[in-house]
Amino acid sequence: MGDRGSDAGQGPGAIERPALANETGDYWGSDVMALMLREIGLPYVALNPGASYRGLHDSLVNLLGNQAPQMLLCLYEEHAVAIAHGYAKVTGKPMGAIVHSNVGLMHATMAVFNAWCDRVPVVLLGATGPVAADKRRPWIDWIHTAADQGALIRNYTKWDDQPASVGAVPESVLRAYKIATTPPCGPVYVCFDAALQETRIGDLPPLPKAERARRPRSVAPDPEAAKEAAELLQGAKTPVILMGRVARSEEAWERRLKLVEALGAIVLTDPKTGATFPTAHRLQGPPAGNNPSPEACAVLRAADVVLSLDWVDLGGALKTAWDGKEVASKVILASLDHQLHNGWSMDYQGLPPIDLHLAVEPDVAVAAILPLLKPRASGWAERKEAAAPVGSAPSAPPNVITPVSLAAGLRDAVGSRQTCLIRTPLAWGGHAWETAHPLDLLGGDGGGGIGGGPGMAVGAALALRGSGRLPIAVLGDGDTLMGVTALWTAVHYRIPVLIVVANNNSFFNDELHQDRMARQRNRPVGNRWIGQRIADPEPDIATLARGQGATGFGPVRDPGELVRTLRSAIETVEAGGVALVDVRVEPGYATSMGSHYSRR
Ligand SMILES: Cc1ncc(C[n+]2csc(CCOP(=O)(O)OP(=O)(O)O)c2C)c(N)n1
Ligand SMILES: [Mg+2]
Repeated sequence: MGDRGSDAGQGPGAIERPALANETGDYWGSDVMALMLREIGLPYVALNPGASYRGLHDSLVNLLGNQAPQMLLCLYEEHAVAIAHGYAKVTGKPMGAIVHSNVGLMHATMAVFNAWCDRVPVVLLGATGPVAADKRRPWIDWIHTAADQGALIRNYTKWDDQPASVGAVPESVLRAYKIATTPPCGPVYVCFDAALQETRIGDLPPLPKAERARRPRSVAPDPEAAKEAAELLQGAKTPVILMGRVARSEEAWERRLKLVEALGAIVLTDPKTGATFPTAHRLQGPPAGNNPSPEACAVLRAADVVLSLDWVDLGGALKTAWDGKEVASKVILASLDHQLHNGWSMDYQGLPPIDLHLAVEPDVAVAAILPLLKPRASGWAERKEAAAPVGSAPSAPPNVITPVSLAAGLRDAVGSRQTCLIRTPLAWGGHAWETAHPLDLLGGDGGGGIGGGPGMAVGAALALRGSGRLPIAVLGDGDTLMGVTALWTAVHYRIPVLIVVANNNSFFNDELHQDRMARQRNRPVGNRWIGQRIADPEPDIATLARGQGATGFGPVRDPGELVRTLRSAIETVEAGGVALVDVRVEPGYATSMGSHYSRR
């Protein structure tokens, strides 16, 4: 075997694959670990290397031939997890991420939190120096051994384990897979003792099959509860459906559409959860945003029955709509999310008032309720058509690019292509991007952890590679600069992706917070930029992209140059490249409705 094969891409040029059957019966503990990762079907393991898992690394390369799973080398552990996160957002399936003992895991933590809050499956693998002290190398193995690494992330993972023998590894990996993929999904962590990895085991033990560790089948709601929900909805004059964390399949999309149309319900959608309902549909309501817009609140207040399909922060939305007063609407919730709530993170949000809780996956609830309904001609009798205004923006001078005109320019440059808008920046307006398919828009980062955008973009683009859909991520400059080295992985593995940076040279969201503080305290608002502006020098983000082998465009400041530049970037991506366009946007022209920027 050549000792310097290429690991780029998956083609036949990759490292030569050795025969799996090892005639000599000379296997190692980490061979069992690697074979189990293959058994659970992880297509990729995004990683940053470390001696704590050098045994596993060897098994992945020299036993499995770096295929199924294939390694994706990352320059930073946070990217490895963010890539797995982005991949799961498209496919609903987990890939692996492997991080070095304690220090690597420490780097990964924020991305794990994002994945947790976004309820996506990620199989995170790690290692510790030898648990048996007599096996530790001096110094480094002692630094890199911790008694309970899982404790670093236990509060925002579904499960973690550190198998204490090679024989315990298969069960641990199977359980990790099963738990990660059982809704509500989330990250899991398995830590492999370096000494176990490097134990010579001779013959391979018989290994269990993943097909007997599949997630449990979805359960249907109690028939009485489904009937009650159907009756409540059928009897409603002004039903509202909140599309939250729902499935991304076309089948589920169609079923939700049928439910909405059968009821004539108004739909609110949430940019955090991506495309869940066609924005152009006559029953689409106003954009909701992170804090529901006044228009969305008005719809909610007018609702006699609200059906929440696992809406993120239902309690907060109802509280805002009803201004803290008692919610008069009947509220039906379809969600399993309560199963994940713990005492550490308050990502469970405020406790909503619920009249009927169907403790099932939201799309399973839809499937159960739909056949019980009798279609009727119209829902909201007095409602006028087309209640889905595109967010309006304060008018900007013609010589600057604003988030709204960037969205328009991007739409123009994209034309009739099928796209997947992986991420939108904070200033993006509610319905600035029309969606008609579940993959048109993927939604937020879950945990509000800035820096995950580039990694998630690469992971989503990896999942979309070869699909014919153009992957586009519009990211803030702050988010991009924190995570920019994720682009190297995309370039190295030939993952086409378009990154558009809505660059306002600032952590602008927080300028607005300083603005608010200054006003409240009657202090100089003009100082709001201090400690926030990313200028003097302005980072040249296109050069940072170029420095990693991507094609960098910009900075684009002239509105007249925008569409032309975006078109060139799209050509680059369609030719298989990674393109980044640095677009200088004027802050302060976010749409008034549905923008992510906090209003308080
Ligand atoms: C890890 C992390 N650090 C800090 C923050 C606080 N924060 C929230 S939004 C934001 C600004 C992000 O800047 P950018 O991506 O450029 O978006 P902009 O607000 O400028 O549109 C910051 C710093 C955070 N959410 N996460
Ligand atoms: Mg910014």
